[in-house]
Amino acid sequence: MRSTALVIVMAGAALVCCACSSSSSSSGTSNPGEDSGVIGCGGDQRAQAYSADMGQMGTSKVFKFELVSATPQPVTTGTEVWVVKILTASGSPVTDATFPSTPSTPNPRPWMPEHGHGTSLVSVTNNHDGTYTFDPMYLFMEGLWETDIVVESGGSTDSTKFYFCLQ
Ligand SMILES: [Cu+2]
Repeated sequence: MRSTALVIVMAGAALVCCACSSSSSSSGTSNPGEDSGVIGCGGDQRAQAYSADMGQMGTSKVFKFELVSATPQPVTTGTEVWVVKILTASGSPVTDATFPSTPSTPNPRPWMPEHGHGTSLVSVTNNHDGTYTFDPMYLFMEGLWETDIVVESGGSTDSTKFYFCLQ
């Protein structure tokens, strides 16, 4: 039984690897073959429902990240423009945030965790009111997209991830 399961896992992994399919299988390594045939990511627990002004605290609880708008909405593939507002924990806009980026670690970074690839570089424009425009957000493929954002301001740093399932 064990070897049969292994073959299924390896077949699933090969499929994801080489065809970059939009399978929602959560990488198959810990979850052998359970849903490797399912297309789409609607059932992925990480996927968030988009609404304007949706917000969340960063992992370090220093800054709040508010997705003021995504145009068009992140429900299908395409090129979006995001406006992201950075706030202190007490709710004041952060107007001098920087988004440290390196060639190996772009920031912001749209990323497909199931496929292990990113997309085109995203430019950040400071609108000087606590909001920052991310353009382009080239989310070209169906599946789960994670967008990693790291912010620095006043010697503090914080980060978050937004997840959207595009179909
Ligand atoms: Cu992909």
